[in-house]
Amino acid sequence: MSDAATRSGLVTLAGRPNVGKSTLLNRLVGQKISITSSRAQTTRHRLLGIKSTDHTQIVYVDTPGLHADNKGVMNRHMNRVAGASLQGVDCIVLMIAASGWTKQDEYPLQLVVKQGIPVILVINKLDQLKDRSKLLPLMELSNRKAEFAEIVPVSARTGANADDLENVILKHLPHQPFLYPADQISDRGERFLASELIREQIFRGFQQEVPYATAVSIEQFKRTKGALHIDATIWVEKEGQKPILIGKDGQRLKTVGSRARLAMQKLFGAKVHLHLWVKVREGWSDSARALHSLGYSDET
Ligand SMILES: Nc1nc2c(ncn2[C@@H]2O[C@H](COP(=O)(O)OP(=O)(O)OP(=O)(O)O)[C@@H](O)[C@H]2O)c(=O)[nH]1
Ligand SMILES: [Mg+2]
Repeated sequence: MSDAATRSGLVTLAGRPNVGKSTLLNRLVGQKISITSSRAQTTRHRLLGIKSTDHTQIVYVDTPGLHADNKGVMNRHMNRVAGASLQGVDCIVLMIAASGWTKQDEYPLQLVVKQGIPVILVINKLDQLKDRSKLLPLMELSNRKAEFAEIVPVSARTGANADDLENVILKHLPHQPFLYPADQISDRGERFLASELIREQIFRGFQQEVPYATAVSIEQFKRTKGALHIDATIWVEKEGQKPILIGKDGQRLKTVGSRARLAMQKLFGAKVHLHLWVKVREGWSDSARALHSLGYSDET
């Protein structure tokens, strides 16, 4: 196929934490690749989701939420990863929620408009907008904030307008050969995805600081005939967080394990045997060395 016949390129999904970037990536790719939760700062890594058709390939870049708080090594890591992901791409999708611009949206907005590449504004969570007459004024206000290439309202949750968004994005991609093999859906391997699915259950199942004090590492990932055998360690920061995560008679950890196992079976299409351990690594989230060894290093 000649270069002119195919379109392909990179699109970064950017925005404040919790605005729906990972939900949108999964929706656009049509597969669950990135973990999501109702808690801010769920995504800690840069991750690609690749959508190919016969003639087009869109490489979506999911990023941690951009936030002005730069306290602590983990926050700085997340902002650095997200900020660096704005460079070297063909266009940026900046996301806000249909409830309107918030103070938290200003930091990502300023960073994104500085890049000098086309920015498509996505107004997400359209399903939550009860009064549709508020959409037009929100689009007008948005137009005054910056020069967006386009403004597209969507619902990542229901999929409303996702096809329109895809078409808008395609217009901003160059005519060039595919960047990745047509059957590849992510840049991340099964070990990474497995560890993320465990972390997702912790973000979904626990309150307050526990999710933020947690990291997951895969100790064993073995494929035998018909099954995957996965051993993982859940790291917490303090001794006191261990009993919270494990729960009475191990019940809470069991719930995390069985939900993560089901999600893995769905993603990997194989039976999964999952064993979890909880261990303490004092203050890991504020140590550059610990972050590095847990897989949070420069990913750009
Ligand atoms: N009602 C509704 N909820 C949505 C929509 N999109 C995402 N959500 C919810 O918003 C929450 C955050 O979604 P995520 O996709 O994890 O958000 P994110 O921007 O990736 O967040 P971080 O990774 O923390 O930066 C989850 O509870 C999602 O289910 C939507 O279109 N409508
Ligand atoms: Mg996310």
